Amino acid sequence: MKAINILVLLFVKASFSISMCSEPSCQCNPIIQIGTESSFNTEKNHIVTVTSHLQVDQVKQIFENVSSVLMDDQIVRFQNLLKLLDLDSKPTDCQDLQLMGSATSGVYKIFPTGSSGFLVRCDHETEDGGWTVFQRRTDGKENFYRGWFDYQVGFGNLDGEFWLGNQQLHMITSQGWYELRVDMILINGSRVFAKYNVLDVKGIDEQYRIFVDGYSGTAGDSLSGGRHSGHKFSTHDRDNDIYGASNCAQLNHGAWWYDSCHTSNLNGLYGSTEYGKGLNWHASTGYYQSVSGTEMKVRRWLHKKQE
Ligand SMILES: [Ca+2]
Repeated sequence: MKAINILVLLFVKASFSISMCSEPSCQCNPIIQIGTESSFNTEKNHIVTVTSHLQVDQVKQIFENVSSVLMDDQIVRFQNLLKLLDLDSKPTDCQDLQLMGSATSGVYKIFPTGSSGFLVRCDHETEDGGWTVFQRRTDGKENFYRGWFDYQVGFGNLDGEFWLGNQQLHMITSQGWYELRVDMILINGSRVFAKYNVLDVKGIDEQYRIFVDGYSGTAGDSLSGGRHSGHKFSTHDRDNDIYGASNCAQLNHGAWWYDSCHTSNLNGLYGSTEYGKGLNWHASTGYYQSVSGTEMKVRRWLHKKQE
C-alpha cells in the first residue's frame, strides 16, 4: 500500500470534559482539525479543516470516509476521539479509562465486549499508563497453588495479590491487539521488565492457550518461543501440559502455560529457592531464585477494525 503521510491533529476544547457533558443540556462543542500534507488526495480535502459542533455520528462518518487511507496509529487516535465523544460508551479496559480522564492507578470497573463488567486494577504510571493488570505478587500472603476453577474466574485482592482470571483475560485480549508487560522486582531490589508486542489468550475451548511474541526489555525473554507461547494453561487439577510423565503444575507448585515444564513460573511458591518451584523468570533468576514482586499487565495498541 502506498504510504500516505497525513498529519492528523485532534483538538478538543479545553472546556470539554466528560463530567460537564453528562448534563443533558451540555454542548460538548468539540473542535476537530485535520491538517494534511500534499500527498493526501483532493477527494478527502473536504475534511481538511472541520470546525463545528460535530455529533458523534458525523465524526463516525468522517472516520469511515478516511479510514482506508489512515495509518494504524491514526485510526487509533480517531477511535479514541470517538470514545471521548460517545458519552454512553463504557470503558472496555484501563486504556479506555485513561482516555476518559482516569489518571490514578487503582481499582476500576471495566466492561469488555460481551461482559456485564468486572473490577480490575489499572496501572496508570508505568510507561505512560493505561495498563490492565491481571497478575500481582507482592508479599506471599495469597495462596496461588489453586485449581482450575479459581484460575478461571480469578482470586485474591486487587489491592494486594491476585490473579484476575483466565476468562477475564481472554475477554479483554479478544477486543483488539494487546501488548503484554511483565514487571518484576529481583531479590536484590532491582526492577526488571519484559515486554511483548503481541499477547493473545484463547478461550475455554482452547484451555486458555497463550500466544506471545515480540520481546523487548531488561529481564530477558522467558515467555515467548516454544516453551510457553502456543501452550494451554495448566493447574494442579488439570494437566494440559505436554510432559507425559507428570503434571508440571504439581511439580512446580504453580499454574501456568507449561510445556514440559517451564522457563517462567510466576504463579509459583512465593520465596521458594527449590528448583523450579519459585517465582522463576529463568533469564533473570534461574531455577533456584524467586522474584519478590511481579505485575503482569496488558494494554491495547489497536482496536480490531469493525467487521
Ligand atoms: Ca503432563
